[in-house]
Amino acid sequence: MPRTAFVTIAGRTNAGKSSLLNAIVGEKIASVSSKPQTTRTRITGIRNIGDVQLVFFDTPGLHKPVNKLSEHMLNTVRESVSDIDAVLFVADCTKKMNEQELELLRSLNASKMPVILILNKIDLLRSKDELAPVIAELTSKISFQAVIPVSVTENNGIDIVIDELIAISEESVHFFPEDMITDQPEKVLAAEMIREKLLMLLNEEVPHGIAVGVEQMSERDDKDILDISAVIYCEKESHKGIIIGKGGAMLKKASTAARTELENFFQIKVNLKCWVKVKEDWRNRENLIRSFGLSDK
Ligand SMILES: Nc1nc2c(ncn2[C@@H]2O[C@H](COP(=O)(O)OP(=O)(O)OP(=O)(O)O)[C@@H](O)[C@H]2O)c(=O)[nH]1
Ligand SMILES: [Mg+2]
Repeated sequence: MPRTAFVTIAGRTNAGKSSLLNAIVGEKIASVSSKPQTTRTRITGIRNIGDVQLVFFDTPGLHKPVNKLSEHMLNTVRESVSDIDAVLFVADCTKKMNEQELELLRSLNASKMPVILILNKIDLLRSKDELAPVIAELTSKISFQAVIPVSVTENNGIDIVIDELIAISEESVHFFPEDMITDQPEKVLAAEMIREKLLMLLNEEVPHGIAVGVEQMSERDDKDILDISAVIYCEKESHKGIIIGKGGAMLKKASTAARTELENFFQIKVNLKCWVKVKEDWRNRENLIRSFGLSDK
């Protein structure tokens, strides 16, 4: 009989949720960066193991809301933690849990949702002994189905997470075809890869004010080339200058890095063209948030 588990990955921004999703799925389907608030929408990832289909929802990280986009992101988290089989709550084991994390955990406990605590980034600890007091303190306040220390970047502990989820899966038909790893449309995946490179390369307030839209994506009839044209939206004229860089250097660097990743992912030569446009204060404008596909409604 086929078995299925639906699992939401939640936790503080930058804890390593998207990194965990990619590690489990085995392909990079979610953008990862050292900057907070990388993930903006709910991203579905699928992993099949024998008769079991695990369906994951990666969510935006918990953070203090600063604009309308943030509010949509936090609503997405709230909506993603019901009607599922378990929550993988990812925490950075080197940081003390904050009130926002504890509040979500308490509400999950109150709704009897099974929570598996993933204590990530154990590679940053000097000694594993440092974990014992952290676990003791947390488990005195919150009840967890399991507590699993992992290091996603060192691929340590991921199989234990998968085994735990296989154990909670229930008899049910599979909802996705066996060869599907995400429900993100190719244009969205491509746009996210470009945005991730900009997040990596840019500093301060510029990267958070960026949205990327892929306007065209098509394979040429006569050659094995994928043409992609994308628009990079930013909030201010001065940001546009920073994104383009001196003599176009920054934009070239970002698009070259994105092209390499796109070619690896789609296994085809890519011709990528990027334009930069200004949309003043778009993160507070509902119609623009919606047009960028970032609204939870
Ligand atoms: N040292 C270390 N760094 C990690 C580990 N897992 C993830 N990271 C890093 O942590 C940063 C954040 O990772 P993400 O996967 O983007 O985190 P996230 O929780 O999805 O963040 P948001 O989408 O902003 O909520 C990146 O720089 C990752 O490379 C780990 O096991 N060890
Ligand atoms: Mg993320």
